[in-house]
Amino acid sequence: MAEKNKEGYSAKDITVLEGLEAVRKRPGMYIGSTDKYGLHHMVYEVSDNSVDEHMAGVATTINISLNKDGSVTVEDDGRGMPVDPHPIYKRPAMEIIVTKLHAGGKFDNKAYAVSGGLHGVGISVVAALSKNMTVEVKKGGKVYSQSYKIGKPVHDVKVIGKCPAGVSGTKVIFFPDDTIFNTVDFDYKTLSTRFRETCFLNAGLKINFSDVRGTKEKSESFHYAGGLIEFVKWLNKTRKPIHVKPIYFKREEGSTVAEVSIQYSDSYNENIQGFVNTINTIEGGTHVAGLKSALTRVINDYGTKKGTLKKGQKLTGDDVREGITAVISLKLAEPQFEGQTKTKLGNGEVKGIIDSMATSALNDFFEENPSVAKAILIKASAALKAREAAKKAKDLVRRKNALGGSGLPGKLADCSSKKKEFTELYIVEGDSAGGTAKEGRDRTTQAILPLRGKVLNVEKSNPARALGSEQISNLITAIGTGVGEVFDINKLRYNKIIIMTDADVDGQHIKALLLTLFFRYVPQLIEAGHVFVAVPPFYVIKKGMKKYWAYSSDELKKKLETIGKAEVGRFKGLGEMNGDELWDTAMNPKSRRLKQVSVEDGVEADETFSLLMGDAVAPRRAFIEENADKAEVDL
Ligand code: 1YM
Repeated sequence: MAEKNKEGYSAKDITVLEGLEAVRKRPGMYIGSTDKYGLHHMVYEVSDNSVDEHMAGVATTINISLNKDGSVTVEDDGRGMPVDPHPIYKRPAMEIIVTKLHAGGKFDNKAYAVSGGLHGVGISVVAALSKNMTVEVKKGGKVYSQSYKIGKPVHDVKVIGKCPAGVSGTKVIFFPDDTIFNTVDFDYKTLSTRFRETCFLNAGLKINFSDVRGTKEKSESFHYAGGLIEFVKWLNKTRKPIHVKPIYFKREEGSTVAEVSIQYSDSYNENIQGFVNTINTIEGGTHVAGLKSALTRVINDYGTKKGTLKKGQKLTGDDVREGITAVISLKLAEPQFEGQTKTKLGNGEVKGIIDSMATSALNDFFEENPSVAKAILIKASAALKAREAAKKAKDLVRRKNALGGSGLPGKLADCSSKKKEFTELYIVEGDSAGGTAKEGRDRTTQAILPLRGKVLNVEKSNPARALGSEQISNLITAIGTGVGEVFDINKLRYNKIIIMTDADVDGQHIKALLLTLFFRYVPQLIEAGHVFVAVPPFYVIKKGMKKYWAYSSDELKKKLETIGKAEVGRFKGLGEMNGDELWDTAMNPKSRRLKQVSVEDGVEADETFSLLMGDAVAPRRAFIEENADKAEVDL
């Protein structure tokens, strides 16, 4: 590497790999997609540069705003992008950084910059996908500026003013190109959730975020001196912690740095959030696996040593994770991301590294904090007892009324095809709609499981009770995979699991209860894209003997124009239809509407479920008021 100047950077370090035309030709390859996801990644690509400056210890504050004209401003107080001339291109470095793909000393001088992450393509991709972009750099007493249109400079870098000595930083303003993205409407909550996470993961960093697009300005400021410790406390804000002081440790091995914080609550769910180079690894991976195996071993050893666990008694992983809220943040030089959404850490060596780091750190922590260790041990032992009691009860029931030959619930009307990739399970609200669905279905590929009455709220009941309830146990048996430690995706009996409920309040509630069950007990099915919600029509139009359906008021208008005015009614429920009609509207793969359930952000999803389905009333009300304008909660 060339000799560095006092900013630690030399223009020679910049390497140019490709042209920007490729970016506009295939934007999805560079920014992930051209929908809402990709649009928001435009902001992260820019703000990640600023976060890298904080990680390098040279920036404290990032100001981000969503502006009235549709543009976004990101400004930091770091060193300011280099402006010295590039030795080969003979152009100012900032121009090269913004206009050439993969131009950046970053790729060889930082072990794990954020921008080496999921897309990590850099600011040039944002420039190429923006109608207009302006970069301003404060450095060495001067303010430099250059503007770009779809990645091409509009003018040379110019000095537009002076700044006080010692002041430095970078400001980027960009207008996402609406001919590339199918939406350019930023979602405040999506961005603020991400910025809050960023600040939890980077202790001391301050992000001021404001949205001045609407009539009422929204703004939030994030700054957590306590980092991960404050993160778990925040995650537990609607739960009752069983120990005040969260567990915390930070260990390093070579360039790998692991930071972990854990706090147990009296709840029953497991909430482990993994991050690799500040990317939320929703699907987990080897870092999470390493932490889990250390926890199981250390808590078992501690329990045996203290005599809480009797000889031969062993806590399972599920036992020791009941009520856990944990964050593991890993900094890794070359992360490999796998899985459906590329959010699962694949690096094999990491499991052992984290396991041994966490084992020694947890042992130390338990020795030094016996009261915390005791509280956790009591909680895990209670889980073990409940599990053993439930097993006894289940064995008794099984012996009494031995299950049929198939071992499947009697209520399930199974499909005949054994080819899993074509099969579907419809979970239907109510016996009567269940009956109609059985008439309407394609019996080779579609199985029907009717649910009678409400499903238990698993957010509020322990696993033994939840899995012991008839509804839930039928459902889990029908799905085939099992839950928790015995979960096995290869045993999944259907490719699509489709929740079909009425569009009324009761139906919404049942849908929420089922989604809570899936999210807490078989999140792997959501991650792998197996869970769907059927969207029944909103309106029914009757003309003579014929019925037509519309799924939105827009569609209703259009349909009325073509069919002519007829009797229009609000579609009340699945029970209103006969088998053929249900087939047409909600079951025929050619004409039905399904929504795939997905989790974009594990932290936000946990917050949503714990708030909507948990115990705390006041925060729930606040959450509902805040989200009242959304007809449905995006998961
Ligand atoms: C609002 C966006 O881009 N800030 C920013 C970017 C850079 C630097 C500082 C920086 C980095 C380094 C040295 C270094 C970038 N530098 C490069 C390149 N904010 C924003 N602030 N000096 C300044 O990493 O060594 C790319 S981005 F190419 F110079 F490394």
